[in-house]
Amino acid sequence: MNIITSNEGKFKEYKKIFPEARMHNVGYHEIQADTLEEVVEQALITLKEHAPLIIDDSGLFIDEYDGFPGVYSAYVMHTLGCKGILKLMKDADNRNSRFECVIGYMDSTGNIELFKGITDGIITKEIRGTGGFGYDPIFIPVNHEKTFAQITTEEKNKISHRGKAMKALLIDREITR
Ligand code: ITT
Repeated sequence: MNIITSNEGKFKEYKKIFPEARMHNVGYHEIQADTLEEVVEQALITLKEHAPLIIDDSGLFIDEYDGFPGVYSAYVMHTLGCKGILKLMKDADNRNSRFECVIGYMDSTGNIELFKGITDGIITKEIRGTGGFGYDPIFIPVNHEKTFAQITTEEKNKISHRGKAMKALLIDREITR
C-alpha cells in the first residue's frame, strides 16, 4: 500500500495501522475546492499508476471563523502557523473546532472509495506539547485534557479524525493489518 503524502507526521500515523505501508511523496496537485472530498476525488484521478494507494486531505475547522482554515489549512499553517492562529483567537470566546480527515483509497483495479473521520475539540490558549505535527499543539479533543501534541501516536490514532477514517477503511475493506 502506497501512502501518497509529503507529510511525515501523517505517514507515521498510517504506519502504526498499516505496518507494510510505504511513504510515496509524488507531489500530486491539489485543486482549489470547497470540500476535502472534492480535493481528494480530483487528486485520485491523477494517481492511478500508484494504486493500491491512500491519499489523505485533512483540515482544521474553527467555529468562530465559520470553518476557516478548513480546506486552506496547509496554506495557513505555512503562513500563520499555530502561533498565528493563537494570536488571531486571542480574544475569541468560542474556541470550538474540529479536525476532519478524508481518506481517498484506490485499490489495484482503480476502484475509488472515500472515508471520513471527524474529531471535535477546542483550540488552546497556548502551545502545548512537542509531539505530533501541524496544529496538534493547539488542539484538545473533547473530553480530554491533553493536546494531540501531548499524547503518543497510538493514543492519537484511537481518537483522531485520521484514526476514525482509517478504522472505517479497515472495517469496510477488511484490509489486513
Ligand atoms: P499532503 O497533502 O502531502 O498529505 P499536507 O501537510 O499538505 O500533506 P493536508 O493538506 O491534508 O496535508 O493538511 C493540511 C494542514 O493541516 C497541514 O498543515 C497539516 O500539517 C495540518 N494537519 C493535517 N492533519 C493534521 C493532524 O492530524 N494534526 C495536526 N495538523 C494536521
